[in-house]
Amino acid sequence: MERVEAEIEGTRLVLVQGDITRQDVGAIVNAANPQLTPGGGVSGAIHRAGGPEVTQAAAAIHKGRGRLATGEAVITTAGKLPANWVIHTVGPVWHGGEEGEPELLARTYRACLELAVSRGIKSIAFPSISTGVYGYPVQEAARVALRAIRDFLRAHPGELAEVRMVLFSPADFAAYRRAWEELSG
Ligand code: AR6
Repeated sequence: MERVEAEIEGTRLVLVQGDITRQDVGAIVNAANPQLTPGGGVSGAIHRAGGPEVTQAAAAIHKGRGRLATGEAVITTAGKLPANWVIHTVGPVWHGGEEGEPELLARTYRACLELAVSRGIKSIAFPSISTGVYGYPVQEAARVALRAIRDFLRAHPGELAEVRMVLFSPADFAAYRRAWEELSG
């Protein structure tokens, strides 16, 4: 399986092609909808693999606080998943790039990283947020995501052991690898 590894201020950054529901990390991130219902895409897969415990916990949060705004993040049990926690977040819908999408996407990654650090979680795996149903072009999303992660890790040296980007398709993996080469080269 293709893989890229780098080190940023004491944290390992990993890009890997794979399935996020199989990742054995402290927390996996779910690209959720504002209602926190299972939906399709990676969210449907996470709810299916985690089981009713995850869906019920997400529903309870929605009942308590209402819709999740773009760029916010909440945390639930991971049910039957190998990870310990699921961090649910809502990325921006792509409207052409002139409606603050890059800043919203960066905020989405930061919110998840901040939540993980505040809970003492040491490793976190992200899917490619917003690049499926929400239509964000993957090459642009990869640049924003990796810059947001790098900047966060520089500001929080050594707080996380690993940040993993889990890309579902070879094309997505290639886009993230290219973005990382541009950013780090
Ligand atoms: N592991 C890793 N990545 C995956 C997996 C998986 N098992 N399955 C899909 N992906 P999307 P969004 C990739 O559409 O664009 C939902 O219905 C997928 O190939 O899941 O943020 C929610 O309920 C793509 O690259 O998320 C929302 O309504 C990436 O995950 C909406 O979709 C994100 O695609 C959110 O849209």
